[in-house]
Amino acid sequence: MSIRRSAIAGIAAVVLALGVAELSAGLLAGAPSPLDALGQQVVGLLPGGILTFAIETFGTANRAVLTAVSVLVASGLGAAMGVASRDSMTPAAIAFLLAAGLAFFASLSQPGAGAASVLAVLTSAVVMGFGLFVRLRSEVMATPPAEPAGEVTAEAVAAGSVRAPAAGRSHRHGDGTERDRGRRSFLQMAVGGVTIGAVGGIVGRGLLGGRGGPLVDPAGLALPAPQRALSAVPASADLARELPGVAPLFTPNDDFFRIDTAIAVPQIDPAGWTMRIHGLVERELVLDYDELLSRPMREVDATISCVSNEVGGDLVGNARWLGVPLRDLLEEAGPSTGAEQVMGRSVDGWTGGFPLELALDGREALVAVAMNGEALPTRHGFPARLVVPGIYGYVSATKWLAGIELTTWDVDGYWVPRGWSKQGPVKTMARIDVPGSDGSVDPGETIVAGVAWAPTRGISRVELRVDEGDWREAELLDALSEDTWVQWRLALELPAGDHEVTVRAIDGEGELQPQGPRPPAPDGAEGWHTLRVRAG
Ligand SMILES: Nc1nc2c(c(=O)[nH]1)N[C@H]1C(S)=C(S)[C@@H](COP(=O)(O)O)O[C@H]1N2
Ligand SMILES: [Mo]
Repeated sequence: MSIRRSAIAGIAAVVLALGVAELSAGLLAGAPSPLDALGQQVVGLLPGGILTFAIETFGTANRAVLTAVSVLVASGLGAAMGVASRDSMTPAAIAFLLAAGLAFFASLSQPGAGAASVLAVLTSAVVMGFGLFVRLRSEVMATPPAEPAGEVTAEAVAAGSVRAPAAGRSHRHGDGTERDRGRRSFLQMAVGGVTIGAVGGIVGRGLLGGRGGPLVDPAGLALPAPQRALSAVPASADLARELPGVAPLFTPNDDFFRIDTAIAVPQIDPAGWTMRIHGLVERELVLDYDELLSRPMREVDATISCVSNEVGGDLVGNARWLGVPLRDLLEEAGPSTGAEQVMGRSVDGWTGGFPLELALDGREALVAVAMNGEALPTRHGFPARLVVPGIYGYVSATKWLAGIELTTWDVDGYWVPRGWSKQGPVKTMARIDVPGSDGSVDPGETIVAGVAWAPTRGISRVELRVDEGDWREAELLDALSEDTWVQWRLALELPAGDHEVTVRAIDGEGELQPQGPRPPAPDGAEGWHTLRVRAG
């Protein structure tokens, strides 16, 4: 069997297996995508720096990029398997079983996976993939070698050791037609396998992505009312109305930044969901969705930010959150002596932890079920997530909450062993939104505007400077609360030419925003946002 055709046979078999796996996972309830499940395991093993880089670089295209890389890697392995199996089927059989075994355990570690469904998915994939490989291999074996091994005699044909050449076609070699036909049927089968695999994979992933099943559309859920509703914010209070380009006071859910390690967003059926408050507590609490919704609810306006947000970056957003005060739940469960840390646990295994004091010091931490008047969108943690004002998302904002565990301080959340700081208070930050980053304006008076935030401390003052000029105080719009960003603006006189406009904030405690500059790792970027503006 030629090296090339062995490799092709291996690739075709692997692509078919992958496609069948994704398709059957898409069709069967309780079966996560094996590709996503394996990818998720790889993600968990990546060094923190590489993972952070990938999340920041590919953002929400993460899954597509990982899929493309996985298919390429799997094809490479398939080629190697094909070549290694030229003399014996054993390497291919071992490779298929090994891959299926890994995919089995990876799939079972995904939320909502059922062993029977996973087994069915992997069995169909192995049967189809390995089956194709066996067929392709026998096709090659049955094809006469390139040089005539001997004459095609009537006796040989009759004895079945050689196939009779097709009538009516002449070739240079006596067995040419036979060889061509063998090649053609090999190629047809290989191309057919790859095509079915590709189509199956695309359809399957479409089904997996749009899985309706028993799930509820979060947007259609009725929400409980808060005990004390916050007042509606009139549109006139939002600077974004006057000055498009400034971040709106409330970030629309569809525009809200998304950061997480989930390859496939966990799809949770609220009917079967519970969350547990456990660990170092006097009384373990288990709440289902209805029980959570029946608790006294609170509305909190809060800005949350990712620790990876660069100076001037947009990994930050503000929302009106609705949820159960974390403090109420923790007090009901009763922290035991020795409880030092609140560790949020997600259904996808992700964890984020912060000091217990922060849940009890009066800040409005929530087990949130809604944002901006709608049940949490799936991407943002449906059915429930944590929101803790004043600390970065990676140590607090657990989405797709499975539980809250009280632990000692020595337990580390997901990102801590991956190189990020154990504690993550949000640093004071100001950002220029207008003019935009192309920064071209007419000479003369120009409105510069943006947002500034220092959750739990609030913003007392925002200052701007043109080039090396004096600092001037910007006008602050009304703040929703100390936990949210505040919009600001200032009219600046910009003579024709190139300028640098710099902004800095002073928090509610009178503390000046650190000048930095420092990069996001390990505990949040520092720096005064500077925009180059060309007037003229
Ligand atoms: N389950 C889970 N929750 C998570 C994360 C995650 O990777 N998995 N990432 C955290 C980080 S780093 C941030 S910044 C916030 C972002 O929340 P958002 O995507 O709703 O904006 O979610 C936090 N909660
Ligand atoms: Mo983050």
